[in-house]
Amino acid sequence: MNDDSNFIMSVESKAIDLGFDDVGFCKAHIPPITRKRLIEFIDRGRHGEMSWMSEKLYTRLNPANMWKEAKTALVVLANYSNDKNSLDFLEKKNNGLISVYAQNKDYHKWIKGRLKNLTSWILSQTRGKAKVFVDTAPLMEKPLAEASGLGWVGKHTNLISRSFGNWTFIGVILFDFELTSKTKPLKGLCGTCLKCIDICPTNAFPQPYKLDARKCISYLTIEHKHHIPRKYRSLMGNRIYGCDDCLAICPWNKFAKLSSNIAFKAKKEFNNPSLQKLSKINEVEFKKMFSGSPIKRIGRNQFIRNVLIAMGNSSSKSMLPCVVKLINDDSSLVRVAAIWALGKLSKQRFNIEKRHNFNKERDIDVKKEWMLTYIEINY
Ligand code: B12
Ligand code: SF4
Ligand code: SF4
Repeated sequence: MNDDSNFIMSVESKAIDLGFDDVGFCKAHIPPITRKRLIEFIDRGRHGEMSWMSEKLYTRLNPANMWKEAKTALVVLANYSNDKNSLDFLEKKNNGLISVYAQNKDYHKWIKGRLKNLTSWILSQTRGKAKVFVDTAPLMEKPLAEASGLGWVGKHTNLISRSFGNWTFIGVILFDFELTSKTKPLKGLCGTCLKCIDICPTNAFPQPYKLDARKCISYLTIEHKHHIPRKYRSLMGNRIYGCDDCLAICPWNKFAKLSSNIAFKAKKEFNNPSLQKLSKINEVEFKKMFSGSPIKRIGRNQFIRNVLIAMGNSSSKSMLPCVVKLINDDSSLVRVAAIWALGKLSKQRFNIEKRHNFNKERDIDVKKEWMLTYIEINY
């Protein structure tokens, strides 16, 4: 391909026409130092229960390991910045905090559809093959976005764009032909700032630029399918799906342009919903309420588990009737969280309910929860 710069300019304007906010190109290649860091992350077990990361480690290390013809990566950013600061809602303890990225439609679908359009258009202008990716494939998207000049990976391990701050999704198209772009990667601009590291409620950063996913509330509320480890429950506050603290505190957000994308505009009912109302939803209602939303993926039981942890952290006695109801839920995931929440809200009511329910409980984890909470609040 000779006239790369004209072609690149036309691709860029097509991407913007389709609704993306920024676009760049780089070689489909992950530098050895970055690969080494991914191996270290897995070796230390920092991926927790995300076994899809360790199982596909080799594939994830370099795009060519997934598709050996991959030569060029086109990387797009979709801006989802809104006008609310999630940190302002942490004190509204009777309401749940849903991460900004999940307050409307599932971004995967929106991005993938448009990436496919862009791919068809590109392949109609030139010969070649292509594959599209958003989030779920074993591909390291942040380093590709960085190499494409779209921003830098900050100390909180997310890409920061000079135009959109922290609030961007990344999408990638790999091509089997080479394109030479003049764009240079941006140098990291975190400087001496440590705001993201300091604000993290669970101390999930062992060092700047390194995250232990097992401690991250985003991981605990979304990826962790079992009982939430006791030591993190109080620290979760009212965050019921994902966490934005380290992103929201970043000073680079002051340059963020608000997203005009209607698909990412927060739905009113997902903006600080009442915990009591959420705790009452059954399987059918859950599916209906979160149809088309990324939240649907975690299922009703895991969602109610998160809601109950937030109820326990609310210090609000008005939550008690809803919490007590869930002590006999069919799901042991829900029962454990309900017992913990009850212990946090009322010692007296906890002791009454334990007398009624402990002996009939068959699940070993739930029995253990009764005992541990009993000891914790009585001694
Ligand atoms: C696994 C995963 C998670 C895990 C682990 C997060 C993580 N930091 O890795 C969990 C569940 C915790 C998670 C949470 C979130 N995620 Co996530 N996640 C991913 C996924 C699928 C893979 C990321 C990965 O490879 N991690 C492995 C480790 C090794 O990578 P790393 O932490 O990024 O480590 C790198 C750097 O830190 C750097 N590094 C390490 N040491 C050093 C030292 C120095 C000196 C330097 C300079 C650099 C450096 O090198 C490492 C290798 O590149 C990507 C999608 C994808 N396919 O890439 C989305 C992705 C990263 N997630 C995304 C989002 C939006 C989130 C959340 C904001 C959602 C939320 N609000 O709850 C949070 C943010 C939490 C956080 N602080 O990172 C977006 C980020 C977009 C962006 N602008 O960066 C992505 C790209 C999805 C997408 N397509 O848009 N996520
Ligand atoms: S998303 Fe929340 S819990 Fe996870 S690293 Fe950032 S501040 Fe910490
Ligand atoms: S809060 Fe500070 S250290 Fe963290 S990513 Fe933003 S600029 Fe970098």
